Amino acid sequence: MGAEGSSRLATAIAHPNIALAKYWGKRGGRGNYPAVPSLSVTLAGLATRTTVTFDPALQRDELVLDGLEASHATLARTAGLLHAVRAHAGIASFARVTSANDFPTASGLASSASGFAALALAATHAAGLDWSAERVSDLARRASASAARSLFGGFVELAEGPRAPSGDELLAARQVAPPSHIDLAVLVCITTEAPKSVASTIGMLETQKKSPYWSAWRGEAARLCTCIREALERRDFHALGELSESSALAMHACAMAAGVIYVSGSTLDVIARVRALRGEGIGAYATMDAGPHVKVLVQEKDVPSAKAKLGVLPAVNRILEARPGDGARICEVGR
Ligand code: 2P0
Repeated sequence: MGAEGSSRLATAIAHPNIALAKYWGKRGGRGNYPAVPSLSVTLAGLATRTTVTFDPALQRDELVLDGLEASHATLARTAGLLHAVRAHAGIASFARVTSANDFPTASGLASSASGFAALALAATHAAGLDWSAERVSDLARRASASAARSLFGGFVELAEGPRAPSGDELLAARQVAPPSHIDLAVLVCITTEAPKSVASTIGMLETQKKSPYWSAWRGEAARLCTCIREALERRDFHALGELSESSALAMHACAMAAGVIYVSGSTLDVIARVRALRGEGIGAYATMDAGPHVKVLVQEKDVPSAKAKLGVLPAVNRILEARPGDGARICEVGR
């Protein structure tokens, strides 16, 4: 069924996720397949809300992000996903996309993950496609691999891609445990309000091209992902935290050796304090993504003390509190 003749819209909500086992690196060729497996937690309380309207009156795809016309690069990535949806649905209309985050885009939380997850879900519904969550996750992955994980709630794994992908293989994320599976809170320690300097996609490609530790990271990433899944299965918070910190440090060490540096002096100050907290009997573990902010994993009982002790650091501007949450959902379909 197509959406020709009249406009048709859908609105979806998706939440950001934080990788405990990091994705960093891509298979070559078409389709944006990750070179390593990853495992993340989808966060409640922070959301992206996206409306897609296929409208025969439009001359091109349009994208408004947080009230502003999006950059050419972001629009191109969005249009790529919309083209795929149009091809599957057999429709020709361009689309108007409006998307808003209720968390600051410079918060170090991957807005591309929640953004492309919400876009994929809203676009397929607006086009009248009755797709499984797996198919929508695969579609989102093609735009941004971490977005594949935000389709699902709780703890979510995305396998590595095939060795030499043709581009046609379906690769979706899958839930490995529901949000309530383990006692976990995430304290997002924001170290700067400035946007990140190197986009993840570029940082990954640089790392693969130049890092002397690239093949070591590939092996370690797969090993850590398996260990993290096992720690999660046995609800071992401390093993989960230690392994997650190791994954982040290994990823950043590999990238840094290629000249791709996301951490700052503030990042290191927060990591040092997190490690000191462990000496004081608070189970706290650090993880960092493609930016200088530090996400601290703690148990619920330690949230007040960890927050108080991290909040006084000059390196920390402010702290957002997040907890495991649900996957993406449709909240409106109409004309
Ligand atoms: C992750 N990151 O697993 C890792 C850890 C950042 C550090 O996925 O090129 O926006 O669009 O597939 O998903 C951020 O990169 O990359 C990311 P693309 P994406 O969450």
